Amino acid sequence: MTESPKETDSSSLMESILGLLRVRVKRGVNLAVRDVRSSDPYVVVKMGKQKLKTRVIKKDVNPEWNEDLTLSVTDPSVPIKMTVYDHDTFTKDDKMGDAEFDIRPYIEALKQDLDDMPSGTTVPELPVPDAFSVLC
Ligand SMILES: [Ca+2]
Repeated sequence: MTESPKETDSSSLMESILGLLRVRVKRGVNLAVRDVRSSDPYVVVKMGKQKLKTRVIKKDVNPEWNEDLTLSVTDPSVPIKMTVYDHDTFTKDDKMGDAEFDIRPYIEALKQDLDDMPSGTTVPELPVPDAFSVLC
């Protein structure tokens, strides 16, 4: 008796992964104050259904996260959304700013330069809007 393998959501997702994208969240500069004098910022990176977070940095509007978040790229046309929140212990976290960017130009650049690009090469820093001020 033969059984055909079951199509599950996770296996079909695995098959459609084009590659892994590592987003380095470096730091924020002059972020919005959401508490009395400061904020406790962290960054949420979303792409489609994936959602990743950096750690919270307490009482600092110029935080340095230097964290790498790895996303699985299944569809290059899905933009990456980044949102900075102020962590609050007793109330809902306040939003401090957000940004959205398209990864297609970077994927195209990688494809074109793939032949003469040594491994470990990183693409240029992404142009994140000034209002957001998180460099990645
Ligand atoms: Ca807070």
